[in-house]
Amino acid sequence: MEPYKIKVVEPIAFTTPQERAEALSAAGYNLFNLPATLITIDLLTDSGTSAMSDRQWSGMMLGDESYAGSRNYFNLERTVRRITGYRHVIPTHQGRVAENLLFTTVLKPGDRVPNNIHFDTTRANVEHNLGVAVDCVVDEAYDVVADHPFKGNMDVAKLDRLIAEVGRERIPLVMLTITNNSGGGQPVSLGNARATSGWCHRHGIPLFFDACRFAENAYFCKQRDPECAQLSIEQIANAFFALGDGCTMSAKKDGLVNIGGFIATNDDALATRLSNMLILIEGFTTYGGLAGRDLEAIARGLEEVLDERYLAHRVGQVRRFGERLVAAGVPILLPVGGHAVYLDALRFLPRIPQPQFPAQALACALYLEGGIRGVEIGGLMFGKPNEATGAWTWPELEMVRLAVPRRVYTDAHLDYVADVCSRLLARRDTIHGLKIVSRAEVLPHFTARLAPVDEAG
Ligand code: P70
Repeated sequence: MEPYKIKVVEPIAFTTPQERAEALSAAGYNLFNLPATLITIDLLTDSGTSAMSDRQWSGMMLGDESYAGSRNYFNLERTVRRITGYRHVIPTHQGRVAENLLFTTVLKPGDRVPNNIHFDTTRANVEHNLGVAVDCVVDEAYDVVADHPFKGNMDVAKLDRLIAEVGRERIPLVMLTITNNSGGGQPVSLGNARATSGWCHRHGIPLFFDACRFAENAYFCKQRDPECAQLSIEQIANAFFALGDGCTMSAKKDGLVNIGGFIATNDDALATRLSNMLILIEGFTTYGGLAGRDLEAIARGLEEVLDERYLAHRVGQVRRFGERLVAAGVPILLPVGGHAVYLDALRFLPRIPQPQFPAQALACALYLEGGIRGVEIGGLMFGKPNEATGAWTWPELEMVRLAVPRRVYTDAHLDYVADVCSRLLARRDTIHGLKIVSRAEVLPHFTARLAPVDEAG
C-alpha cells in the first residue's frame, strides 16, 4: 500500500468522446498541444509531476531568497554531497540546462558522446553542439521481451569499437543514464557501472551519470543484484557515484519536485568553467535559475526518495500496472521499468507501418478512447529524414510510454488505464496511421503537427 496518506486532492477532468476528438484535431494530433484541463489521466511524463510531501511544502516556507548564499543552497549542497560525494554542486532550473552547460563546455565539433541510450534532450544538446550522440547499450535493450535484469547496461565492447574507430581525443566524456529512459526505464547494474568506469579511466575519459532516476535504479540493484542486497539505497547510490567524475540531474524525477536540477562534479577546473557559464545563462552559482524555496524542496525530496518503503511502493505500482496489461494481452516492453510502462506499438498495431507513426497513432487513440495522455517514443521523437535524400531512418523501438507521476495516482487510476488499453486492443483494426504536417528540426516531437493518413491523402 501507499506508505503515505493523502492530504490535498485535485479534481480530474472528464470529457466526452466528441470533446476529445475536437481537441485532438485542433492539437494537430500532438498530445503536447492539448490543454491539461482536457486530460483525465496524465501519463505524459514523470518529470515535474510529483506530489510534494508536507515536509517539502513546509520547507518552501523556509525559502531564503537572498541573491547570493541562500541557506537553502547550502542544505542542497550538503544533501547532494552526501548522496554523490561530489564537491561542486551547481544548481540549474532543470536537467537539460545541466546538459547544455556540460556539453557547451567540453564538446568540440565532431566529438562523440557515448551513452547507454541518450534521451531526447541529451541527444539534442550533444547535436546542438555539433557532437555525435552514440548509443552503446547492450543488444538485449532492443529486444522488447528479452528477460534481462539490467537491460540498461552499457556494452563496453561497443565503447572499444568506437574508440578504435574515432580515437580517444574525439571522446570528451562518457554518459551513463540511470535508469535508461529511452530503453524502457531499465536499470544499470553496479558491476556494469564499474566496468564502464574502469574503461573510461583506463583511457583517461571522464564518466558522467545522467542521474534523474538514480534512486529507482538503486532500488532495482537492491532487488536484483546479490552484491547490493544488504546495502541501503543511499549506500548503493554512493557506490555508483563514486565510480564517476560527475553527474547531471533533473530533480524533476527522483528529486520529487516540480522544477529543478543540478550538475555536480569533483573536477575543480570544470566546475569553474561551468559556474561561469551558469552565471551567463541561469543566474548566480547559489541559485541557478531557481528560487531559494525550490532549492529547499529539492534538498528534502532527495532525502525522501532514498526511503526504501517509498521506492518499494513506487516501483511496485508501476510493475503491477504492467502486469495488468500483460494479463489483458497488451504487448509491452518487458521487464517493466521503474517509472513507466512502455506499450510496444509495432505489436499493438502491426498493420500500421513505421513511416505512418504507429506509436503516435496509438497515443492519440488512447486519448480518444479514455482521455489518457502518454508520450510517443518512436519515429516521431527519434526518426530522422536524411538531409540530401529525404529518406527517413527509423529507431529500433516504437513505443508509447505511460509514465507514472510519483505519489499522484492510485492503483485504481491505473486499473482504469489498463481497461482502456485492453478495449483499444479489441478494436485495434479501426486505428489509422498519421502523417506529418509540420516538424521542427530540433526536438520535433514537442511541437510537430500531424494528420490522419486517410484524411490527408
Ligand atoms: C521525461 C523527460 C527528461 C530527461 C531524462 C533524462 C534521462 C535528462 C532529461 C532532461 C522529458 C519529457 C519527455 C516527454 C514528455 C515530457 C517530458 N525527461 N535525462 O519525461 O531533464 O526535463 O529536467 O530538462 O529523462 O522523460 P529536464
